[in-house]
Amino acid sequence: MKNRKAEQAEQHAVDPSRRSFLLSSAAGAGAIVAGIVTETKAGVPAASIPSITIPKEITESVKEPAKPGSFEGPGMTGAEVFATLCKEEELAALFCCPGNYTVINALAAAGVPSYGGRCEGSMCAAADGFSRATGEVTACSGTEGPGLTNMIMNIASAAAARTPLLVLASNMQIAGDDRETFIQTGYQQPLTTGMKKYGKRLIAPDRVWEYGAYAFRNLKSGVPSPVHLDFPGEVARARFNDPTKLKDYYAKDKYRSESQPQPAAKDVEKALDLISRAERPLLVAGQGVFQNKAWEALLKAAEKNELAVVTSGPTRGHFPDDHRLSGALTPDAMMSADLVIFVGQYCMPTPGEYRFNPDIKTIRVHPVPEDLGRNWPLDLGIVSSEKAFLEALADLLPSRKREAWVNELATARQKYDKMLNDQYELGLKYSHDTNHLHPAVLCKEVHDFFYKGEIDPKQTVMGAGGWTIGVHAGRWQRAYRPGQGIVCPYQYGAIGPDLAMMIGASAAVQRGVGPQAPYKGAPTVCVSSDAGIAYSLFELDTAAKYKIPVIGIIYNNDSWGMWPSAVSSARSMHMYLFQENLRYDQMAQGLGARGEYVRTPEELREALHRSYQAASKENMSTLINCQALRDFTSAKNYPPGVSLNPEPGCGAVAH
Ligand SMILES: Cc1ncc(C[n+]2csc(CCOP(=O)(O)OP(=O)(O)O)c2C)c(N)n1
Repeated sequence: MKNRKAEQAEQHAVDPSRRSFLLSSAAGAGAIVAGIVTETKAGVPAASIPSITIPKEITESVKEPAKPGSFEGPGMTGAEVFATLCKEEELAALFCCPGNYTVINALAAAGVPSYGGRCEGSMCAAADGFSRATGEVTACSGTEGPGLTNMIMNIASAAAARTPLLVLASNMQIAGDDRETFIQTGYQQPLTTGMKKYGKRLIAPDRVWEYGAYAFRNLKSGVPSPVHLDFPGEVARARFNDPTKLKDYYAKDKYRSESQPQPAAKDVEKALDLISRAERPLLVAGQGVFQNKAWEALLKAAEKNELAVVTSGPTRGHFPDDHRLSGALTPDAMMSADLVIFVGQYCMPTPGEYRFNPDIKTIRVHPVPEDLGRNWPLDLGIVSSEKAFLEALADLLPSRKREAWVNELATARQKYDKMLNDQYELGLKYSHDTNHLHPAVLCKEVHDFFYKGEIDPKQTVMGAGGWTIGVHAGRWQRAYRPGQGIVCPYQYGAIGPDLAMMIGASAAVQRGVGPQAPYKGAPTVCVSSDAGIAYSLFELDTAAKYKIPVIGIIYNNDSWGMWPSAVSSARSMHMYLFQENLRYDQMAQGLGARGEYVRTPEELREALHRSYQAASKENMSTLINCQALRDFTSAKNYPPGVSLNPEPGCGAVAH
């Protein structure tokens, strides 16, 4: 007869449900598990420890129908007026922590999909992630003072990524200004200077609609970036029975325009001429191409004239990595491109940051004129929406074959693939020698599981961050369709937002918003680091409560990966190191998610399988703790150590 432990193990193998998982982990030492009768030291039965459960108040309130405000009866609050505008503008989601109560309650009531989490900074990253996966406007919100200041790192990250993010916060009462009345008053707008496109402390209640219009004009036109509004109580709680009491109260077709800049005919002509004279043209498709939903025109133009394409920005996949014209995995071919066409590259590199020939000819297409010529000298600057320009190219470019260029791309791709596989083989040797997971091995296993196995390679949205693990994960992350890849540290380089950002992206997949529609409800993946997970681990509670299935894969090397900078500084090393063998998997269990602990490629493969089953069948999130060695970062002990990826292309983070 099988013993109880063996029975549980077997049940777990075939049914990785929450229940069987909890049972089997209870059988392990030290599990923080619920619903199991324990014994006190004296042998007296203790009361059973209750299970982690989602209370019915959560499930029921999520299902409540929308109940927007009305001018009838007691009228609308200022917050409800603002929420009505946000709903009309199709604000895609709100992520918040309690605070700014009147506004968040009004947004939820108006029918904006709303999520409440554990930390304002993480909720800000989640809103950013939802937008990165869809291109839509999202919002985050927190209380005055502490809530807003907690968001700062991730507002700055969203600004670097040009995310259309609406940052909301309450701000006590105008009546208390300059008096430090009660608590939490803060001068918010100066705090977000340099991180926003537009911001306003709303002080006139009758202008709440007007400023909502300001917000969406900025979020939905030109180059987006965060918009920050702070609401004193006098505005949020004002009452309106009569719409004529609101300034500029008219519908969105009157307060903003959907019209997009079209390229001038003479500029298109010049572009066609430069392209016709180029032998090896390369189009860099930035986030503007994604946000402007111009991927079909891009594919058509590229295929018609055999332009190579490399995507850039915080989202990947608006040109497929596996296309024969993709330059995503061909760093060696970049140097021989003789013409670059930047389209929607919102955050421009300086010439040395991209590995192009210094004599390369350059066209840049941008929706607003102010940025043309900044950082990078141009042969032709064109003011146009990305879509209008790419449609013009698709229409007007002649059909042309560029055999030599396409062959060069193929050779460069083979060379890059070989380099990746060599790194993997070496990593495998290191893994076997040490019985710890090398980052190249971890990333190759994840790659094979999600792109080379039974799962549709186009399905899984993946994001990655961290230092050692982040650069390896970038090399192995693929995107075969729009919105499939999220570059969590894009441009700002923050360690920490990754898991929260991917929970936001996952919420977008769960709802099937925009390009995620065909993959509605699929699990998503976040590869991150031990330093990084400390910033957003608690959002596993948020993922669990909304049944958002994320598989977090954490490279645990017991350190901030920058520890080599302490090697020659005797009194510094302690500042870079953590306790060894911390159990992030157990912490995840304590938050109502699954936890897995792995040290070998085989264990990782099995854990991925179980985690995927639990995510796809039961919407359960898992954190896989991959135990590594901090020395894998060192080029001296484990060559080649860690180095940044070439830009532009797969694994680029700066531009
Ligand atoms: C919030 C934040 N703090 C500090 C840094 C500076 N920094 C860049 S990489 C790095 C090491 C990060 O360690 P970890 O994410 O654990 O990377 P890994 O273990 O994969 O090397 C640090 C401290 C940063 N970019 N962001």
